[in-house]
Amino acid sequence: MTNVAFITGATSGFGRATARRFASEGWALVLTGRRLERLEDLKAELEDRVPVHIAALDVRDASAVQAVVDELPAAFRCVTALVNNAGLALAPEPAPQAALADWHTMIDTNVTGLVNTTHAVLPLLIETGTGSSIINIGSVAGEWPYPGSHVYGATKAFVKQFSLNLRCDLLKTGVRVTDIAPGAAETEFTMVRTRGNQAASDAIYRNTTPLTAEDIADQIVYVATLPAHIAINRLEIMSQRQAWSPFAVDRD
Ligand code: NDP
Ligand code: 8X3
Repeated sequence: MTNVAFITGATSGFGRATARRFASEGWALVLTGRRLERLEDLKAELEDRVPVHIAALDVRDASAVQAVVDELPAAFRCVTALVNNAGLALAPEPAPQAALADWHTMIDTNVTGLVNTTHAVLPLLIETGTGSSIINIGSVAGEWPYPGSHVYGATKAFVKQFSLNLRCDLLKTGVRVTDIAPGAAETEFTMVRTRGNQAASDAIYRNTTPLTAEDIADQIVYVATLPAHIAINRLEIMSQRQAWSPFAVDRD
């Protein structure tokens, strides 16, 4: 039976690189994201090699997510890996200056969207059973605090704990759950975070060596293709050139 990967946020960054990487392993693909043109381009690129089904989808809309899952063609229903990747950071400024709407957008996407997709796809994963995986894209921001992370980091802490809790409830199903927690990686993420400020986005990656989308795609496919009895609960990955700072101390 062909393996099937269901990927959210496949139009850019980690999601798109993961689609390409799964295609090179011969997996069939369900590719979702809001930008239909990009999905069509990716389908055109990959469909010579593997079956590809695309669906324009905003993960914040629970009934739209359910409809995409309900309407999956038969050949794509035996989902082997759900990659909950769609997400974003907004409002890089400190909490007092952050807009409430940005906080809501992060919670709606990174928490509610991930929950919507998990709930809708879970019956298919359970049907597939042993060897199937839910791979949630968390972040180092879900583990480590830093200025300007406020709600973004908190959404990723949710992803971490939800992943661990799912492991408990899915123990008897054969479905594995992994929280992959990357550090800074060069994708369109920072253009979104800086609201399209190219200079500010470039500054984040200048004169260092960030992770790439392909680095994370490799880890996602590695986790999904491990022998069925191996469950990686959490995988935190940073560039060797990223680490922590000392505690901040307020002084008079
Ligand atoms: P990109 O901005 O390149 O990709 C984000 C993807 O999420 C896009 O495909 C976008 O598609 C999709 N997306 C955003 N909002 C929605 C929505 N409401 N519904 C459906 N899809 C949505 O960033 P990355 O690839 O870097 O980010 C992927 C994940 O990795 C995110 O969860 C992010 O938080 C996480 N992450 C990123 C890190 C980094 O440094 N880059 C580090 C750690 C974690 P579209 O706009 O077409 O809907
Ligand atoms: C984003 C990674 O290092 O910018 O999830 O917090 S970092």
